[in-house]
Amino acid sequence: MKKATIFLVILSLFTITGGEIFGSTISISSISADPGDTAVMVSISLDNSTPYYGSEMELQYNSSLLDLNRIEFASRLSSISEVEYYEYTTGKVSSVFFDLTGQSLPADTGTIMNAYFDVSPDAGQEDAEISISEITAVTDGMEYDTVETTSGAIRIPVYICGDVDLDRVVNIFDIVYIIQFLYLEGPPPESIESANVNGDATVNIFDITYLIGNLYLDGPPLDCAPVEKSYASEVIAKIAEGEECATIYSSFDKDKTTINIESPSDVYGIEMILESSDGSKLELKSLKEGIPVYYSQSNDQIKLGMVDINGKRFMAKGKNRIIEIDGKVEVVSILASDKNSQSIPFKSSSVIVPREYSLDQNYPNPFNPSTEIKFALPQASNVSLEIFNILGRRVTTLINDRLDAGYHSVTWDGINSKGQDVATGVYLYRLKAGDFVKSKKMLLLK
Ligand SMILES: [Ca+2]
Ligand SMILES: [Ca+2]
Repeated sequence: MKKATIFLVILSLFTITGGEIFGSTISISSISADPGDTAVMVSISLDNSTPYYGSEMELQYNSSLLDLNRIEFASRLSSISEVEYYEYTTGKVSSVFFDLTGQSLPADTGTIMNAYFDVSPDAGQEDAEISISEITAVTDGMEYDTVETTSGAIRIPVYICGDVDLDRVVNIFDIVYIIQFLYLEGPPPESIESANVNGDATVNIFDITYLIGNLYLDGPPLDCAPVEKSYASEVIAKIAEGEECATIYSSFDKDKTTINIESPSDVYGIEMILESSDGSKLELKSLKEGIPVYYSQSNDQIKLGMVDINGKRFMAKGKNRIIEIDGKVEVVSILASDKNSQSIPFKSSSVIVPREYSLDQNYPNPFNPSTEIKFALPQASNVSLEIFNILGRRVTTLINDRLDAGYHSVTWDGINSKGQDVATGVYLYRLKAGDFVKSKKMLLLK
């Protein structure tokens, strides 16, 4: 005779007054699992506000998505002599507990059993609900308790981490999919989380290098997480105190912009947003053999990624010319990944290339004994910076060189070209850069 039947036979020996509500509840936990996972645990907990003589409950689950692996009763029931479960039809399992020695289950809250399910490998984006379809609960006063039940579920997300194209295999096609999405106006993944393989909150170049590392370079396991941002280069990497920084600079020469990077470590991937000053369609070319540049342009903005999808080729630490562009662009943001998909810090000011030539007022002014002169070059230029006295005679030449685009500064310590201290008075400094010429006055006060 089945124990449930014994239980019910025993019950029939008593006169049971039914329907009393003691405010008891039973609830089933929810958990996420992947298709093909085995022994996924769901907890069933009981909050009985009165002691129970025994109970029989029927658990119902979606048998097209789940198979029951086993049920384990929790330690709350360890003092109860009869605990049993049996499946009498697919998708339904009955569990029963009662005690022949008259021991009852004290009023308490906690897990009474854990049900383990195997998830079908063919399960898709669907929640497999697990609910209590029937419950008989008998108090030790031999009354039926009315129990409120809360269903649980095994939630099966649509994706496998890293399987961006949903073919259930994580491979090179998934890397290509993310590159297409981020830089080539490809469609977003159906589950954007599947592309966020490094477990932060953004899909960007680090997910590409992380996935490459996982597939080909013994990198750490994939670890998908919810996504807050899903576009390229949202932030310029910030520098932390004392960190070794990379710098990025572009130089403009003969209708071409060259983007250069100087990095303290090897660079395995770069993502950038560039702005073209006139919105014209620009052609980009990688200067690193074997490391392609992927890009798309909308209006003035170009989104680009540069990475070897085999993970073999990288931009060695030190100075590298990396991209050449037919036209003039400004780097507005950048992210760079090292071998371990960690962000290489940049000096945030280094990404800004000035739009036009300028010569600043020296500082301090008046000065003694030295002063700093700053100027800006929108493109690489032959530069001279000379100092004249009030009579127009040249005192010294501070710079006579070809300089990269960017912000520059030079210090004058009041010494002439013969190495002598100059006298108190007004001096002129003149910047010539390309066709740009500008002079300003300064005062040396001793
Ligand atoms: Ca795939
Ligand atoms: Ca990420």
